[in-house]
Amino acid sequence: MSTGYETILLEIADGVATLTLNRPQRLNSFTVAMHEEVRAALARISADRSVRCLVLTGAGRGFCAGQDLSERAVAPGQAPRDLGESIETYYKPLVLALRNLPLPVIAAVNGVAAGAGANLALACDLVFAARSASFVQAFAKIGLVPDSGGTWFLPRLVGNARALGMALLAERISAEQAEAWGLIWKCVDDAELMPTVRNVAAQLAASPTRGLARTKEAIYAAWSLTLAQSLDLERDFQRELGRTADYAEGVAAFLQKRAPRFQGQ
Ligand code: T3D
Repeated sequence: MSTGYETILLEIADGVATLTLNRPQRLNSFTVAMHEEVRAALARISADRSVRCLVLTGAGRGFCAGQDLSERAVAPGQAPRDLGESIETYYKPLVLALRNLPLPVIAAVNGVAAGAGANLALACDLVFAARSASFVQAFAKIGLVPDSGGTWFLPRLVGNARALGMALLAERISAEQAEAWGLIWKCVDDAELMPTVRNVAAQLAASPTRGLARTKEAIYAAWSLTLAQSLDLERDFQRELGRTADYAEGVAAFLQKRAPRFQGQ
């Protein structure tokens, strides 16, 4: 476990990095200090070739309640804060950093995920949620639009009707409902959340990482490509991956009827 952080925990073991948002008394909502620590941790993970899967989770009873609103109180007569600058400096780079990591990223949603906290989870490649967890697009309650990718993720994941329902009504969506709608990958019993996520993370950390990185890249890119363009991208990635040691190992292991030993290269 890495020390030196005040608002997060970072553990790197057996190819899996686990980043835990750790301000449980404020449902792990984001302060500037937490943004800076998460950014530093993601840079460290990205530079560490031993890491082949990232798990993002929260301490205590919440996953993340988005922006810490106690940093946003406006005194009478005080000029309003430029929230665009906050998005540009913190939330946008955070979502893009998670999305662009060349390894699988799992959100283990242990409790309520609200505001930017909900959309941070949706920016991850696989979302597992505890049955007692919930997702709230809380922005409508404070006069903001869903940010951190909310307006982009929601219609793509669940369609306009549900995206607008979630965004305009800011109702809590249960983990079961989220799974049924295709908002997340899986809802599991509370006690099973971390054991399930650890098993999946271990599986992913032993997988051909470069192939998984290109797979997520191609699937995300497909949202803005034509079929012909996607076929071209698949061709280019297959050309690259066909030259990797992991591909050679995967084919050899299949033919020799043994388990593959992927190096992630
Ligand atoms: O500002 C910018 O930079 C622009 C970017 C914005 C991004 C955003 O995320 S905007 C949206 C901000 N988030 C919210 O609006 C969510 C606010 N929280 C809630 O609506 C509720 O707390 C929840 C639905 C998440 C959970 O409800 P519940 O009943 O389970 O818990 P609670 O009692 O409301 O919260 C527990 C404690 O956490 C409580 O403190 P207390 O009373 O025990 O001392 C509560 O004040 C605190 N807390 C929860 N969320 C936040 C928070 N404190 C600061 N900021 C929060 N976001």
